[in-house]
Amino acid sequence: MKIQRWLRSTAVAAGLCLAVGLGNLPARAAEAGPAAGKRLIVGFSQIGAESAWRTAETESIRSEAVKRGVRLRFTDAQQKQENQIKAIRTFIAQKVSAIILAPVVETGWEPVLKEAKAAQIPVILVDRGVSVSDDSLYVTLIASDFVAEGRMAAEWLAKKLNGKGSIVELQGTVGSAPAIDRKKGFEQGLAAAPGLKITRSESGDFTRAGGKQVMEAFLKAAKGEGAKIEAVYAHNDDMALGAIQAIQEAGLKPGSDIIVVSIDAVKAAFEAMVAGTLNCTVECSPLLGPAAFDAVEKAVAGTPLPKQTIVEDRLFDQTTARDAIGSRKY
Ligand code: GYE
Repeated sequence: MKIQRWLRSTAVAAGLCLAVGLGNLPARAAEAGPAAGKRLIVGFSQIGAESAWRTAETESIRSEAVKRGVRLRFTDAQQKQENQIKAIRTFIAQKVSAIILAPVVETGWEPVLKEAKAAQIPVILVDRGVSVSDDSLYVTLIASDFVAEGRMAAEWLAKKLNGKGSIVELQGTVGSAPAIDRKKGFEQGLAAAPGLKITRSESGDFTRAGGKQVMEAFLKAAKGEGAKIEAVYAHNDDMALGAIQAIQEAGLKPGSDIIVVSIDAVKAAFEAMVAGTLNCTVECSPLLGPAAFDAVEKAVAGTPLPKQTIVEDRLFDQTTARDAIGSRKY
């Protein structure tokens, strides 16, 4: 279902359940702000702050919680699944109304999700999916279609390079849904262009520093072999921006000597496209706060939710970046 339509259809229901809740205020209601007394307490287990994308997602969730008078318990896992599992156990012990989880990797969630389910605390997954044998362990997933994003990037690049050339790939965090699916989608997109080859592929962990470091190693290795790199495909903008720096430091021109394609469409990517150093980025919206809290409110009210809501994404390149940059929200 398209996210806008979904948001509209849930707004009425969410409004209704808040209104019903207001009739029933306990004495300590006076202490707090909007919808006091029935304020939901929601735990949010965030992965970390590895990219501009993630900072924008955190901000979207935090500001939406404030707007709705939800008490948010925010935890930053510093990229570690064990920290996320600990945070979820703490949320369960605190008897929060619901949990929002952005899972760092796909696997290893069953035990803790079973604990949340046993405690009857709904879990809403945002931005990354999990791989579990029983999908009743979470209520819903709100995320982009990462396979489609990878495919869009490959199709754009195949056209740009006329179907021929050597590509190096900067992967996201190992084991994460976007790294797995963006690789898969990109490879699917390349299937129609057999002259295009991924010659090197490594993880830069979704960070600018990681992207720079891996790209430096790729450039050095290619130079040693006398091989040419025609393009870089980065699983996010931050790694692409790091790679751009590495390319410049190697005395080459990113955007023309080496074509650079990435995913996310953060502000800095638009600036790089306008400057001519980044060629293309596929949008992946981090503005998930409104949809996440619509889902929380529905789940708490016992209203059924779709298992997945796919966020729609677009592609931008140097021909469209200048017009779009002013209206970007992240
Ligand atoms: O693309 C990347 C981030 O999970 C979709 O995580 C998200 C990805 C995003 O760090 O920049």
